[in-house]
Amino acid sequence: MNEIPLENIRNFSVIAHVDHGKSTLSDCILQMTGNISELDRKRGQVLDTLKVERDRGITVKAQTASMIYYDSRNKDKSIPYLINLIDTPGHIDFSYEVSRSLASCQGALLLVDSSQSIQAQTLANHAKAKKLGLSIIPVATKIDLPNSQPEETALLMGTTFNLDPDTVIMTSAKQNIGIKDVLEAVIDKLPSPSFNYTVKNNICNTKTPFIGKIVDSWFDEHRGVICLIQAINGELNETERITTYASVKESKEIDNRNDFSVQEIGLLTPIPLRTSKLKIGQVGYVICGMRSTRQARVGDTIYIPQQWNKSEEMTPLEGYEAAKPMLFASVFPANSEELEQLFSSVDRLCLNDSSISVVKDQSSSLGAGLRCGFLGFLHMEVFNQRLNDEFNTQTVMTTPSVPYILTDENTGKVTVCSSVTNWPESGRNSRYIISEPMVKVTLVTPKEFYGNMMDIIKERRGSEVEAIYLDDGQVLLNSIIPWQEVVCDMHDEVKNASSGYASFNYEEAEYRQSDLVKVEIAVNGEPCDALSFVTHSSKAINSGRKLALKLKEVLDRQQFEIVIQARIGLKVLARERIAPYRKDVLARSGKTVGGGDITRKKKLLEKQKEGKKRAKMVGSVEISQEAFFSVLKR
Ligand SMILES: Nc1nc2c(ncn2[C@@H]2O[C@H](COP(=O)(O)OP(=O)(O)OP(=O)(O)O)[C@@H](O)[C@H]2O)c(=O)[nH]1
Ligand SMILES: [Mg+2]
Repeated sequence: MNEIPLENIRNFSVIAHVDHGKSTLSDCILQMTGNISELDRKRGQVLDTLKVERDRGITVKAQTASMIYYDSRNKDKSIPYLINLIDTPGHIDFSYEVSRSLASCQGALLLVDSSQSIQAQTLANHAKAKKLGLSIIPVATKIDLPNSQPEETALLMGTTFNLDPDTVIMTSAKQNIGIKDVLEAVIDKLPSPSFNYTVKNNICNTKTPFIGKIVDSWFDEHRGVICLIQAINGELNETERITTYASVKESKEIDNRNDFSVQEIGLLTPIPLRTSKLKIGQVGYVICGMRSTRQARVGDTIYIPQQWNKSEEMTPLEGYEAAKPMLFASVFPANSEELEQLFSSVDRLCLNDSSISVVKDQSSSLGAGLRCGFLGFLHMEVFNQRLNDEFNTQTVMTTPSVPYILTDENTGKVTVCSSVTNWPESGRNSRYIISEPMVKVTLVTPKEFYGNMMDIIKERRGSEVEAIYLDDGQVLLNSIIPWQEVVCDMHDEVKNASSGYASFNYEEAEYRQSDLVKVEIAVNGEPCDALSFVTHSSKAINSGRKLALKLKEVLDRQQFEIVIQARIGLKVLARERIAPYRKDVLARSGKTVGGGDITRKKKLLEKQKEGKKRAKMVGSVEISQEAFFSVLKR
């Protein structure tokens, strides 16, 4: 393996719309090269390793696998190639993973499900790969399905992406069709990686210092931090001492130890295969005893300090573009004593998902916690599930909020408000000009659902709608919609209103002034900022009523009365009441206690009333995470 020259290395990502068969095709390629067996595949999607991925049947993390493929087209001898494949997620909430993966590749397999045609994420991901100047290999998948239309798919890919339809490779990952053609196209059409890391004279004591880039990292209970590294220059061997650029810069803040002895190097096949060496162009895992997650940030540069006369003179590589959080929610430990555990779990999870942003938070109703920024609603749900699955951490999460911009009319001061808790007191509202973030939505739908889609766009305050008819009978709808109207449940509604056929993608647009209000939810008079939300004034009454009703459904009855209110300032929009249990203290084993003695009866009833009062005073209403999530999707 270490003898394979740079010219015989190929790096590519597999990109497509959700469910178009990326992970299945990737598994099929790995089976063809002998990395995994048919039995492995039968046990479930090999490259979807996380529990959340298997539970939901979607990929949420890009996953790298290296393989050796012997090209036997040359009759005299077969030539070995080292191929690195990155299976990427298709759902838009994880598009940051796609961007990052594409940034470390020279090519992309662009998949289109031949029974589904081109969808919104196909267009978006193709545009991303093009922008980076990658070579693209077009592939039609699932040609075994009875309703597949491979020829039509190839023609449409031809016109949409300006390529020769004859070059579209026909595949079925279920019946192992076309997989060899894909591998041969990877070898023929994709360039080998070329890096030109230059070292100035006399600042290094070797001609080819080792330089690597962290492309992914995660935490292992037993081995600490594991980094996946792409070697950009030179080579790295076990026992050498390495350091990361950011950890040196911040060493005073962390601890004094910032270089680490490499304990193990290997390739992910996807099972770790120890190779003890990482050479230029290869992508492999490195274990070096790092304990702090901050020492292994994705995008950071790894190097060997001893190779440099002065370590500070090492020129770092350009990191990845930072993800921009689009949705904020606070997370609290379900049990307030487990705050430290929550901090450490979130820290470790963020090592594996650099698109989450985190700051400390304090809520009046839920105590200390963390305010996190996500890329979308599914991203937030997956974060919560991963905390639970992988770190055994139970949490309570608040209603998510998008970031608003508030401009003080008097002073002109601009603040960003991404938490309902910080929303300015009503009454003083008039002093602020409020703007909300908009997104440019691209929706692809079959003609017959055009009307339904227009209704959805209108209902969600969409504007500037433009329709473009595609060759295959689909319509592409462009519009500008407030992000708040898109983020929580537009995806579900688009799917429901189109029998699953329509899809959409969005990109950030500008902020626009809007008439927004905070609807406060109070439970037994206590405002609960975790359930309160911001909405357009035209929707406040309706949304307030709906939420109060929903809470009535999901909250458990208690020994005492629960009153739920939705209000704007002092104005109550909706009020719902959950009656208490009336435990019949007079009945014991079916018999009435106390007989006809009225004073004894009274005494018992009084005692019960006491109990109720106490519960009302001391008992707070328990709101489970399920209750929270069920009200989130309004
Ligand atoms: N009949 C048939 N079904 C396939 C084929 N490839 C994938 N599927 C099915 O299509 C569904 C989606 O496949 P995945 O490979 O998970 O799709 P994906 O693109 O990785 O999905 P995300 O990662 O969530 O975007 C699964 O139910 C697969 O079994 C194929 O070649 N033929
Ligand atoms: Mg997948």
